[in-house]
Amino acid sequence: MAGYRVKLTREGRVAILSLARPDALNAIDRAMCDAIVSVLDRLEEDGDCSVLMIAGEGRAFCAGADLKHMRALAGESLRRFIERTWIVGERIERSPLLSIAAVQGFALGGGAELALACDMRLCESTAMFGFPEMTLGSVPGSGAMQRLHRLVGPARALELVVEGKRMDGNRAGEIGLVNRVVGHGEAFDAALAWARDLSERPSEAIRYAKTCMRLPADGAVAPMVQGMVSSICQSGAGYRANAGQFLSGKDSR
Ligand code: DAK
Repeated sequence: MAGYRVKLTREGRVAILSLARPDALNAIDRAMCDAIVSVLDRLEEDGDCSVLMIAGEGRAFCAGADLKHMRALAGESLRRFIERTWIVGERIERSPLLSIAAVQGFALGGGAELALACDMRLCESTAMFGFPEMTLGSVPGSGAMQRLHRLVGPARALELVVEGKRMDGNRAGEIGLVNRVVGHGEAFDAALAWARDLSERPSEAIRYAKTCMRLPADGAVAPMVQGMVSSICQSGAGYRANAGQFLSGKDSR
């Protein structure tokens, strides 16, 4: 299901969005941006999935922005394309769905930025991450400058961007760029097992957790919103049943 640039399959409450341009190592062009956004629209409208897994078909997660497509753009058309890549990242980040990038092979430039827009990342030890933009004479423009430092700290983020060197999946795990590292050929199955497990959590609580994580800790807003969120979650039947079970176990001791 979905457009010619991506495929969408569902496994229970897990949606699997596969970048489906393996001949171009899943390079991102305008059509792929539009396809991802329309999948998100549909999933959010349906509301029957709580976890989104993003994977790449073939031997790459994604080799970045489609350099052939970008070569034909300039001025306003280039700006519109870059804005579209931003919208993709923001839609993933703000989505009520919990997102997991399953990275195998290359995740370069815009491909690494796509993985960064996901809530969590799992990769193979042999995956290859990198931000080559500066070696091409530019800077990452689709969210890495804003997201990378939150994961690896500002000094290391700047080093990765300025040096533009590639790193393998093991190194990405060591510096906190990814949550989990698995063996070669294992990313898809491992990410799916993880996604299935997480999809059993209540989807409203997942949505609140994502939102609360983005609240600034200072000021009065965070404690107030947290209080409201906890009170909504804890008034639900699921929470009351689980907490009741725990407490009756204590009482019977
Ligand atoms: N775009 C288009 N096609 C690509 C591609 C890409 N990024 N990467 C690979 N392909 C295509 C190749 O052209 C080739 O197609 P055919 O020639 O067979 O038709 C096919 O995928 C297989 O690639 P290779 O033959 O090159 O495969 P190799 O194993 O030899 O090499 C590689 C794999 C990943 C090392 C190599 O393909 C490569 O270096 N690719 C380019 C990686 C890259 O530099 N990506 C772009 C990163 S920069 C901006 C905002 C955002 C961006 C830029 C500006 N502004 C705010 C201004 C985003 C920038 C980026 O993403």
